Amino acid sequence: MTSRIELARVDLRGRTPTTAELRTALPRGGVDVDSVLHHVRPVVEAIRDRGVEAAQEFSVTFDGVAPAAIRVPAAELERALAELDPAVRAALEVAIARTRVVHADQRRVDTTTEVVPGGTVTERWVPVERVGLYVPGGNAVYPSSVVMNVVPAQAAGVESLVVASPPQAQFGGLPHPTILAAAHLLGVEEVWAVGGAQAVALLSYGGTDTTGAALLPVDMITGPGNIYVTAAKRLCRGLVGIDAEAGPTEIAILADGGADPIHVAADLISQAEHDVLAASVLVTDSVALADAVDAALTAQLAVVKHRERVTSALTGAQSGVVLVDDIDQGLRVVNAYAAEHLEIQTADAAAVAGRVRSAGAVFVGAWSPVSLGDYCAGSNHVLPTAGCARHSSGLSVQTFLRGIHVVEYSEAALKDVAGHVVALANAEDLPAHGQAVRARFEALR
Ligand code: HSO
Ligand code: ZN
Repeated sequence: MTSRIELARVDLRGRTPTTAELRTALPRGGVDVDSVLHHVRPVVEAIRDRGVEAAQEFSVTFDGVAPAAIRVPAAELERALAELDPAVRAALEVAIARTRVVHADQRRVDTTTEVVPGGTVTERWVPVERVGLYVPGGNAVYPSSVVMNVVPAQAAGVESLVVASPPQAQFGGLPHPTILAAAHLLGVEEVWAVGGAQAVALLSYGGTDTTGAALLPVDMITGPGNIYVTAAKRLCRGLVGIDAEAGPTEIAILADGGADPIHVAADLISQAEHDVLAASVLVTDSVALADAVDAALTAQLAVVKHRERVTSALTGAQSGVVLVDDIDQGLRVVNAYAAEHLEIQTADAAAVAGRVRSAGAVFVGAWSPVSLGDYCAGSNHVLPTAGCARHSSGLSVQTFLRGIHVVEYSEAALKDVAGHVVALANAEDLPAHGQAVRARFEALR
């Protein structure tokens, strides 16, 4: 038995809210990472001081198990792949192949700019050397996220890639077998059975286990995790680079009266399935569609597996319907909201999508649901949440590259601009800066 679902409605028709007002018209879910920092700091410090030994103690406390050797043996990776359901293996292979094709196209070429004759600046793109990918265990076992983190790093040319995932008592202290299988399929050979804040700290500081196997510190950590993992990333940031802090999943759908309410409802439910804090937001100029979507949600919820979680997400303050005058106003709303995922289900969807300024990813038309992008579109599913799409992008090859400016001037080219360097140095009261140029052209006495 399910009761009728009605998405909460925000009626913006006939109103002209400012962008700032629009941002708050749509509340979002969030987690208070600051509130757990004082729990996580001692964990990070213990790992810094005592390495693997401390990590093992935390694994016993938090995961209930700590394998003697925390480096997962190669034979276990092979076994996990051999025992993987063939349908899941085939699907992962398609996901990997498509994601690789898209990310291969993101590679950057070095550019050399001749600023003046004899004076060049080259921008060299250099991959991060060693990357740690955190993969959660527990309820959310997402092999697709292993694909989405590993593929761009490999395409960028990252040489050393390590996966860390919590030991699971039910699997004899190894990480979840699907995670091991996905890692092996992707060619990742180094996997460590360590999770939570202790995994982030161990990746950051490195350590050696009792068998003498060394976990070398990484330069960067990516991958989703719970609030403790996020807090540890915050504490280790600087020592290592981290990806953006991922908040609860969001889907916004901009739809007109021509959209199919069954598709719209299914897509809203699909992302609500992740988390009670997930946000599912419909923006439409059609009250008839909003009514039909409520009816379709009610019907579909009767057969949804994770009904309680989905219902909580859909009825939470972060989800709802925004009624707008027309698609132009709808575009202002979705641009202000900057959703992680934005579907355009309107007439002329491609043209409307072309006017989107802020979204993690845009899904155009009736046949491009978000769940396609979660797995098999070729796009990346690690995307900015919580409005961060206003200033940030999802994971890509670029995430794992650093651009290094290489400056090379000839004597004549330096001489030509020397006076300007000296003038600016003097203006900043840093005359030694100017002198470093002058010294090349005047004998220092
Ligand atoms: N929609 C999630 C990614 C995901 N979906 C993983 C299924 N598995 C955040 O973009
Ligand atoms: Zn998803």
